[in-house]
Amino acid sequence: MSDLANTYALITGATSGIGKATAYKFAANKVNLILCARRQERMEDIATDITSRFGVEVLIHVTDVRNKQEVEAFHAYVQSQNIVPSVLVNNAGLASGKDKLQAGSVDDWEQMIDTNIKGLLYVTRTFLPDMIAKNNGHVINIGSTAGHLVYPEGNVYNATKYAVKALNEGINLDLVGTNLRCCSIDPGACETEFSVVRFHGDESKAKKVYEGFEPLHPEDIADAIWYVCNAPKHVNITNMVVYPTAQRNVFVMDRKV
Ligand code: NDP
Ligand code: 8X3
Repeated sequence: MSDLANTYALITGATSGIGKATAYKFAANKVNLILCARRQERMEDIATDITSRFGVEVLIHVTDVRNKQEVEAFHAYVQSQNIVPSVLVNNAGLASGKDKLQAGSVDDWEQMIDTNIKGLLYVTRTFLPDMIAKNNGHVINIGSTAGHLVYPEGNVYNATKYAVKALNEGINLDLVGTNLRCCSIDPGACETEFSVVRFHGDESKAKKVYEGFEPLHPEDIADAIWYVCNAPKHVNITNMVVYPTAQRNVFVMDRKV
C-alpha cells in the first residue's frame, strides 16, 4: 500500500479532465481528497460517486482560485477539519481564446493570468506553510508543453505556462532544507474540456484539435502524478514532460488525416 493511503490530497480544478482523473486515481489508492472548483453540482456528484466507490473521505469547497478571499475561506475550512494535505495538486487552469496578440481579448488574457499564475500562487501561498510546518508533502504543478515552446497564437497562454515553469523551479529552491518535494508535470495534447473552454464552447473546433491521432487521456496524467508522488522520499522528480506518442513537440504531430 502507498505511504499516501489515509492521508489527504488537495486537487484544484477537480470537476473535469486531469483534476477529476487525479481525484479518482488517488481515491482508488485509498487517499482522502480535498477538492475545489467553481461548479458545485459537478463537484458534489463526483464526491458522492468517489465516496461510494472507494470509501475514502472527500471534502469539497466551491472556490474560484482567482479570488484570494475564496482561497482563504477554503483554507480556513480545511484547517477547521485539522487537515494538512500531503499532496497539493495545482491543476486549475485554462486557455481562453487562440488569437494573434494584436487581436487578442484582454478579458481572455486576464482570466488566464488570474487563474494559471495568480490562482496557483494564492493556493500555494495559503496551504504550503502548513505542509512545511509538518515537514512533509509534495507540490505538483500542472504546467504544459506550452511552457517549453511558444506556438503561433498561443502568446498569453504560453506565457502563463512559462510562468508555471519558473514558479515550479522557484518553489523547489525555496523548499531546500525541508522534506517537501515539488514537480511540474507538463502534458502535451490531452483530450479534456480544455479545447472546448479555449474555443468558448465551440465543440466542433475543439474536436479538430484531437483529430487523426490518439491524444493523452486525463488518466495518463493522473498516473504520472501518482508515480511522481510515490517515488522514494529521497527522490525529487522536478519536471515530467508527457506527450502522446504521435506528438513530439508542439509543432511535430503525426496526424492521419
Ligand atoms: P478542463 O477544462 O477539463 O479542466 C479544468 C479544471 O479547472 C476544471 O475542473 C475547472 O473547474 C477548473 N477551473 C478552471 N478555472 C478555475 C478557477 N478559476 N477556479 C477553480 N477551478 C477552476 O481542462 P484540463 O483538465 O485539460 O486542464 C487542467 C490543467 O491542465 C490546466 O492547468 C491546463 O492548462 C493543463 N494542461 C492541459 C492540457 C490539455 O491538452 N488538456 C495540456 C497541458 C496542460 P470549474 O470550471 O468547475 O471551476
Ligand atoms: C495545453 C497543450 O499544446 O494546446 O497546454 O498548448 S497546448
